[in-house]
Amino acid sequence: MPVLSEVCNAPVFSVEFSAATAEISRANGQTTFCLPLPWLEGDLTEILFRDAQPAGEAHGFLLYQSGGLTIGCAVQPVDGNPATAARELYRRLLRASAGQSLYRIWNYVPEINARLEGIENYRAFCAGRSHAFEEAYGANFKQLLPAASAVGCTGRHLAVIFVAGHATPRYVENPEQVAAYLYPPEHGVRSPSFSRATVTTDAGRPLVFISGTAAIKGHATVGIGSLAEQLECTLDNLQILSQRAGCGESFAADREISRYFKVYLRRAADLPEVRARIERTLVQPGDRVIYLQADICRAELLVEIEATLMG
Ligand code: 3EB
Repeated sequence: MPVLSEVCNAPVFSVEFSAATAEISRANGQTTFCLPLPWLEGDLTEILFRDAQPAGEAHGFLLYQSGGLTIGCAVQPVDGNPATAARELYRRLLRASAGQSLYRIWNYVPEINARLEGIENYRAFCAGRSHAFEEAYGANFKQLLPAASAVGCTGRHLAVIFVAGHATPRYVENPEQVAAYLYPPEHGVRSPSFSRATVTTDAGRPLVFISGTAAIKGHATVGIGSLAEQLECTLDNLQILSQRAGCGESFAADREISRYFKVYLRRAADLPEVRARIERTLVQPGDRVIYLQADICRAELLVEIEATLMG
């Protein structure tokens, strides 16, 4: 029997990796969102909103409240075309978050680089997601897209987590990267639906979500075949985004702020090199960092890094 203090301190909503399949497990008033991508190093559990409390369900999403934020999570089976599954999941997500602004979405896409009838699963996912956004938000939907990440996982379910709130956030772009929602059709029939970062506040506290960031300049992949070059390009993009988000060159490292990073590696064997490099300039003691093995949305990308900053 756990003692009462342990029960009370345990977070109501957390995310775990290395699961066999994407699933939402609920026990003793706690929800664990279990994701099938291998954990490599760092925190075993991702807890971004330690004070989150249950806030019911809507459109198949389990909802949680943390201050003025709404956190929602759901899975969607993919039987057949991932575009159809993505469209359905995003229809539900956009209904569950209606009336609020989206701040951040984490997407986990099964077999993201595999192809079905010649179309890469990521591109099919992008098509379904984009149609759902256009349907819900109208022709100007590209101005309302939140920070996001989309990485691969195993299994047969799309899994998403969103964070939304009632403030009107500032969506940030990187002047050295074409906005993903304006990528030309050579990257897929419908462009990816996300902005590079979201800057907002909750209950007076600053909140910055930096999207999954990789070695892309303009809309081209940089450093194909070179982990070191991809890392430098990714860190450069992150630095630009930190500046643009009002966090200085190094993610508010000098301020009283909680910093969370996730690092996705296509090849687990790259962990030592990546870790050594990012610990040199990006990560500092006290930061929460999780390293995961994941396929990334372009087959030639080897690494992707995201950041969340909370005052
Ligand atoms: C990129 O910059 C790399 O489709 O939601 C990063 C963050 C990437 C989010 C998404 C994709 C997504 O295009 C990939």
